[in-house]
Amino acid sequence: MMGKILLVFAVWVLVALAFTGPVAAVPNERGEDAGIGQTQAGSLTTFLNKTLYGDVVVAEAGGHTFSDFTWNIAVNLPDGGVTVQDAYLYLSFFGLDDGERSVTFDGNPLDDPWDAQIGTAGTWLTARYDVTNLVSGVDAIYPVDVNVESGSSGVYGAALIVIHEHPGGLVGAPKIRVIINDGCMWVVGTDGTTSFQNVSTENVFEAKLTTIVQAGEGGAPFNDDELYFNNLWLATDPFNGTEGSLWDVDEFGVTDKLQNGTNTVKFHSVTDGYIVDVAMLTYTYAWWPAPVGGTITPVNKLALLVPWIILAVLIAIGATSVAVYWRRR
Ligand SMILES: [Ca+2]
Ligand SMILES: [Ca+2]
Ligand SMILES: [Ca+2]
Repeated sequence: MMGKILLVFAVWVLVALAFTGPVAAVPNERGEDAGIGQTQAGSLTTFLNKTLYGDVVVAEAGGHTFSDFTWNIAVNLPDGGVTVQDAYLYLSFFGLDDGERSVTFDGNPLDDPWDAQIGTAGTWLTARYDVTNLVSGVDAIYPVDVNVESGSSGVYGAALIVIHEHPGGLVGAPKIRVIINDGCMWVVGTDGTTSFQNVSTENVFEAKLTTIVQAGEGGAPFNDDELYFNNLWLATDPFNGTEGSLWDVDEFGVTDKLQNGTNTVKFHSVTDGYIVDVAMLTYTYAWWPAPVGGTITPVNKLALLVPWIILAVLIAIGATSVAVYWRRR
């Protein structure tokens, strides 16, 4: 008798659990039909935060595809070559549950996208690969192959963030701070936000926000996207899928909107529905009366002073000569 009661109770618990578990609507691939207020949220978190004497290059190639595909990413770096500190490849996938894919970068096999994932939202997945050792310090084109191993899955685009020092001896290297927030954040109905911490505006010469977004579209009714920086309007319909089908890599000036402390980006969408893979804040500092060829490295501070020292010496020589001339008269 006791056994029967326990069995009935166990079945009842299982049935109850089946009906009370999370029932999340799965957004369709284009991301516009998930419904207002749908929260396949995901989030972005700070992955990298560094300051260096150098610069950041974002290179990308996009366009939604279900097939075997090769994107050729062209990286343009300063003449003379640079030292690469970090290079990260981002790939945006859909439906990997239904289709396996393999990835190579410049001919080098990379990890399975599942092992490189930094976040999922619904059936979307964002992968990040550290390719620092595979990126040289001179201009180059890097082929990224995304091959179908089985089934059917989508991939939206490839973006490469290269953080590099300036070449030694170059006067004019800006000192730059780079903060990369990344993950897989689904935005529609409910705004998506991400924040950059401990920002100081002191001596900041220029600030930029770079976003990498998949499944963005333009045209009514998908043109209602809005982007805000510290609650100040930045753009309307920036995620219009025009950098390649359903693919957006955009840059926004935020110099006049930067504030001390925490800076927050707000992604808004009512009908489009898109995935944010990366929000990157970069800002450069002015050291010398800017911009005398930008700002400079510590090694080069003296180098930049050299013309002024020469000028001062010439003025001193001139003044002395004039004094000697008048004394001799
Ligand atoms: Ca969309
Ligand atoms: Ca849009
Ligand atoms: Ca765009």
